[in-house]
Amino acid sequence: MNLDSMLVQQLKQARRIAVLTGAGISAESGVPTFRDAQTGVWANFDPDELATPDAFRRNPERVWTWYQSRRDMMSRVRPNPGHFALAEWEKRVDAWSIATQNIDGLHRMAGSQRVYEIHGNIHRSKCFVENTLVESWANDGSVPPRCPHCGGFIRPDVVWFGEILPQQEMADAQEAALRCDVYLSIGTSAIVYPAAGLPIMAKQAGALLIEINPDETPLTVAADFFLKGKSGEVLPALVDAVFDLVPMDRAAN
Ligand code: BV8
Repeated sequence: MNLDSMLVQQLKQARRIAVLTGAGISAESGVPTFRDAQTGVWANFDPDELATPDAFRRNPERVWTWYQSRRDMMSRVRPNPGHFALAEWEKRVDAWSIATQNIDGLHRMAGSQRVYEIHGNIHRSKCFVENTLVESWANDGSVPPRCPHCGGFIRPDVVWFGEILPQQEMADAQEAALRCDVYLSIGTSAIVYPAAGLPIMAKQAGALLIEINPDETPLTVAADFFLKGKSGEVLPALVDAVFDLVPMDRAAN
């Protein structure tokens, strides 16, 4: 991969790096993205019908069943070289964090330590009424299952449209964006807010903004470097160049 030497030099100096990832970084693990026309999750499903609190109130069984099918799919996938490259990079800088819009848990599975799941995690469930995490429930055939504490419906612990993001995770992600030397926006269409505001916040605070995506996005015009390509290919090449590694030096993938 032909990397801009100026970029590599600047990344060699970078001590404080913050990252935003979207569905694109998990695409090579087999997780469908939301907006890629031919495979996008939303291409086949209407988010207003499946990813809002009102949708759940209107048809809890349908929403729960859809998320169960995604949860089953995501329990079978594994991190790809892009996830592993980020985990490797984290070991080699002073300050590092990933704010992820993904709910698949793959960053932590790849070994990343500081991960802010700003849209939640599909492998966790919570009570729709009390908004408290629920780890187990009676297997009484109720769909969705019922909260053992209050009897209300159980829902996935993800952020739906129209819902506020987890405040601590978002505050940490914003602080990282404001304090970093370099901000990487990877595999996101950069249209869902407030997550999409993080790279802009970093850029306005003086960070070098790098976008990694096969396609341009509304963020591309603001990026200092746009690395056109798949994150599973670009990220390992970038880490090798910045740290003068040969692939076998990187953690076995
Ligand atoms: C909020 C979790 C306010 C669940 C998701 C009306 C009413 C209320 C709010 C709004 C409204 N109108 C607009 C809003 C704001 C709204 C929003 O931004 N809407 C957009 C669509 C305009 N935001 C919200 O509603 C947020 N909440 O604003 O609350 C509020 C304030 C106070 C009090 C109360 C309320 C909540 C947003 C979170 C929604 N939840 N998901 C689930 O997953 O089911 S959003 C969903 O989209 C995912 O999280 C996903 O990550 C996110 C963004 O998508 P991407 O990750 O970027 O994925 P996408 O497919 O779009 O793009 C993939 C990219 O990867 C592409 O660019 C592709 O080229 C690239 N790619 C493909 N292959 C690769 C690759 N890149 C690299 N390598 C590859 N191999």
